[in-house]
Amino acid sequence: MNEKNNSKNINFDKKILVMGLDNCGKTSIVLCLRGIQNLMSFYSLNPTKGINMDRFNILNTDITIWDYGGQEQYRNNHITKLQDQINDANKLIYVIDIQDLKRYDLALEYFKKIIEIINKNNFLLNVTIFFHKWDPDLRLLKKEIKEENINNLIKQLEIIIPSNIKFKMQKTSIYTIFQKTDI
Ligand SMILES: Nc1nc2c(ncn2[C@@H]2O[C@H](COP(=O)(O)OP(=O)(O)O)[C@@H](O)[C@H]2O)c(=O)[nH]1
Ligand SMILES: [Mg+2]
Repeated sequence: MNEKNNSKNINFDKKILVMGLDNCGKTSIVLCLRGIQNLMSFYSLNPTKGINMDRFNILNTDITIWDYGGQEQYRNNHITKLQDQINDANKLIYVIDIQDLKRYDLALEYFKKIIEIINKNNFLLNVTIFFHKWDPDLRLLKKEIKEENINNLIKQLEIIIPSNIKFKMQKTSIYTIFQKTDI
């Protein structure tokens, strides 16, 4: 083991899990966090198989990101193994594709399973929900996304999350260099 890997340094690492349904934008978000700005990288993404781990440095902190493939074939397996993977995580980013109205319920169902594991084990980690693909002019371009859909989604999320778990909700988009706005 070399110097860099001693336990002192490892204590400063942050582990972030990124979860959500397939195609909601998880891998694109990881690319944004890594500072990748070449748009072609976003167009050539294939669905993530299993879990993709990535380690990089942001503001002097080593970050390990676990990008969970969101396809149906992987989701049950992730839930079964999550307890052991989330226990030392610092943060969970749960991504919901705001443009995928038809799958809000499925996204909530998956999130509920994750929250149950966190709650049952009293894991202390930050939970942030990204309302992703909230592109500029979203409301103009996607008229079917109404205020009441979003409000209802927020309400459902608040019901799922017990009061002892700290959470945040943010609108995000890969356009306009990864916009983040508090809800
Ligand atoms: N409109 C829009 N599309 C996005 C955004 N983020 C990702 N995408 C697209 O959504 C698709 C799925 O993205 P990907 O990162 O592979 O999703 P993953 O399956 O959750 O990892 C790709 O075609 C991306 O270009 C966003 O903020 N807005
Ligand atoms: Mg992916």
